[in-house]
Amino acid sequence: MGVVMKRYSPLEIEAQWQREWQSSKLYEVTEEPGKDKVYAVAMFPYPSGAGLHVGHVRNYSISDVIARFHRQRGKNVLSAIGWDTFGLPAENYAIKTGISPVKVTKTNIANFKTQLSKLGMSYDWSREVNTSDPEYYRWTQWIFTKLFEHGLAYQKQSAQWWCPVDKTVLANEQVEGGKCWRCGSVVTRKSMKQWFFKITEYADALLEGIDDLDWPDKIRTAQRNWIGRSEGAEIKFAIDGGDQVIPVFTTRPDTLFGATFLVLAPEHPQVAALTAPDAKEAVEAYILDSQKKSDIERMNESREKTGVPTGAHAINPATGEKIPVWIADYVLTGYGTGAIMAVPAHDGRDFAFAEAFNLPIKAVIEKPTHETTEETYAGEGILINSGAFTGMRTEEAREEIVAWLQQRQLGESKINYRMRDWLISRQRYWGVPIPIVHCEKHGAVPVPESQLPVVLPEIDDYLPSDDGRSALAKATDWVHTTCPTCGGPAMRETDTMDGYACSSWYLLRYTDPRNSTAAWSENPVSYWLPVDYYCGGDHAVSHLLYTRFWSHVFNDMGLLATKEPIKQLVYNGYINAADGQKMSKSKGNVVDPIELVDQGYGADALRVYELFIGPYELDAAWDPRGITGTYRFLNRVWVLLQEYHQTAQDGTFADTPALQKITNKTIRKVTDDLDGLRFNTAIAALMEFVNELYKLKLKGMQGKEWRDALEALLQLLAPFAPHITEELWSQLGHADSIHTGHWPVWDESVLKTELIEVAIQVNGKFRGKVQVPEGANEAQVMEIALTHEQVSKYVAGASPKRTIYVPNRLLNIVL
Ligand code: ANZ
Repeated sequence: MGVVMKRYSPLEIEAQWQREWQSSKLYEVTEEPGKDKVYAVAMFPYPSGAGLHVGHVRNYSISDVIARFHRQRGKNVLSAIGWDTFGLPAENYAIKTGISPVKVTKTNIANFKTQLSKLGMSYDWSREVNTSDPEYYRWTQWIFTKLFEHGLAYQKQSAQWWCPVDKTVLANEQVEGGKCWRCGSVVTRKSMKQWFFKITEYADALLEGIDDLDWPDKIRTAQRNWIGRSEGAEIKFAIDGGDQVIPVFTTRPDTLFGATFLVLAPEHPQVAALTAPDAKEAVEAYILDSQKKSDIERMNESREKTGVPTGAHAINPATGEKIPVWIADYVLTGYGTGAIMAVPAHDGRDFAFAEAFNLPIKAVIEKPTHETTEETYAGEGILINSGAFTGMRTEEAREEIVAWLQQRQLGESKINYRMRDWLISRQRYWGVPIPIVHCEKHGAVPVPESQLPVVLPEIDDYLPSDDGRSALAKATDWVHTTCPTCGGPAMRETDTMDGYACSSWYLLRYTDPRNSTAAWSENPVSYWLPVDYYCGGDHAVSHLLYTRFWSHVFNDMGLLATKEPIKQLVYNGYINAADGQKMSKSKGNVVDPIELVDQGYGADALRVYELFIGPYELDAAWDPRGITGTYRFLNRVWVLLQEYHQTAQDGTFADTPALQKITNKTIRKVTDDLDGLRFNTAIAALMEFVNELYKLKLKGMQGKEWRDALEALLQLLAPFAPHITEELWSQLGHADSIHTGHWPVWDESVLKTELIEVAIQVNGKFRGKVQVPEGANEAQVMEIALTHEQVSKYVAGASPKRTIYVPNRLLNIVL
């Protein structure tokens, strides 16, 4: 109507709407009992100096689309962001430059915030948390003291993985292929007094909990394997000529008669005592040598077996035979009892060892006749050469032999876990101080709640000391304190907590972030928990397992109603460079998302591209032209709306049935796809919808029907492209935001009118045709088919063995 057509200028409208959303607090929420809630968040970032990368954007776009979809559907939606700020990079930077990690962290957070705000994420910013803020870590410390009170935090001298470059102890999860997860140096062993959380006490609970989680199978399996429960037995082997006893853990007590030697881990505490004088030199040399190897290396099945005899012999409790005792590094010290009974006839590793050192091999299970190739038979079967148990099946013999041993106090059934307690001590400055005071009289005393937080002191020299203690040890004023129990002189603990402690409870803190008298209170946390969608592409075991562990503990302490904190885990794939390689600074193939936004493509085009790139759960390769395509698509939407404003709008649309059909079809498709998290196909459907609208536009653009279609388009697109849709929605004259409470519903009757014919076969023979709604599923077609006279005659009440269904064409019922 004579108005000059506005151009699509993302930079202008995006900044404007971001300001508007912020000032109207559009995404801030409170608990509304009686209203359905959805809690959807992405794993919070470590704000590195490098800023956001495209992988972050994919992850945050996923959680934002989910949040916006449910918000538009009228749900009370919580989405928030925070900063996981403790850790090595900031500290190493401080060591290099002398700049305080507090300062660096502040700068990095500010940068991340600016960048994230440009992406139009619908966070409730009033809930922002920062794990290195004393107001936050005060409660991390409080949780530590609760665990301590309940016997779930304890100190123990132990050999730990030690990174000689970072000068810190590492958790098992932080050792990857025998190397430090951060700096890649080969790790060694070091014995120190360390703090642990007793996660092993929750092994069974954490294992059982996995069954009901709506999480990807690969993550559930990874957690099961990490916990690694094995059922078996512990069997005692007496050392010949003396009173030493070596217990071994085995999952196959049924093979006891075939145990022809024992193998101890080189670190086994009894090695020195049982080694014969003439074997001493060789044994000690071997022990030294094996210290240099990582567990991964040692467990490598294909590696040539190495080992040395101790000169000692043990008695096989079943046969009474004397069998030699060896040490070998394929037996690990941290697993089971650190000693095994070797059954070379039925265990591959033992077989290789026996072959290499010419040790006896004795079969005790009859090899099934079809098993001819394998040298060892590790399966089930019938026992041979097994005294009174000969002829018994292995499954039964397992129980019988353990019962027999138990009667003689030579063994008992035993469940073993691969998982160890969670080592949380870090000899580093930049972490949460462990709230413990060491008093000569009272030992380790937790700092009382009223004295929390134990604030990390400002220091000048961040370098850890070579004795393995953190730089905190040098802050003597801070270290010297008084005992909370007796007031006498005492020393503060100088270890800080593993960063995973901070991230194990932030999902609870989001629900009550400004609480200054408790970590959280019951109302908000029981309203929002569990998290409905937790989006991330990392930490398959560590963070997710620890978060589950703490929730189970809080639940047992009566602090939390839910055991499992995360209902659905949305585990996204990585974005790689165009050639499929990992993006990395050193390869120079990193794409800066904010640069793309600022170039003029805008956040909407970037978001749409990152979700259009492929199914979210798969890795994807970055296509530099991709964002041009999604920008063009959004521009087409823009132009379509501008053209509408420029035409006469009264009257009716010329081809209402066609318009309504495509509109309703798209609404159904996008709704279904978003429910199933199929973001890419939802976007494809929206692109198709726009193409159809461009074709239909040739028949005119007036009427309520046309406007309805355009509004539906904007509403469906809004979760993906929140700025352009908000702008166009407002240009249509709406005073409210498109993002609250607007989700279109489709009219099934419009879609149902479209009937098509499907051929029905019974046992491959054509028996008739039925009319069904287009796109009907198999069950619907079957139901209609059975009302067909000919079909029902041949089926005659029989239940089909299987069916073959070709949608919209054919159903074959096989009886
Ligand atoms: C005798 C035997 C006979 C075994 C047989 C297996 C097959 P999972 O399932 O992982 O629990 N084992 C025990 N402790 C070990 C250690 N510290 N280092 C290396 N290996 C160890 O495996 C348990 C089995 O792994 C145990 O059962 C033991 O070998 C070995 F036909 O004992 B078995």
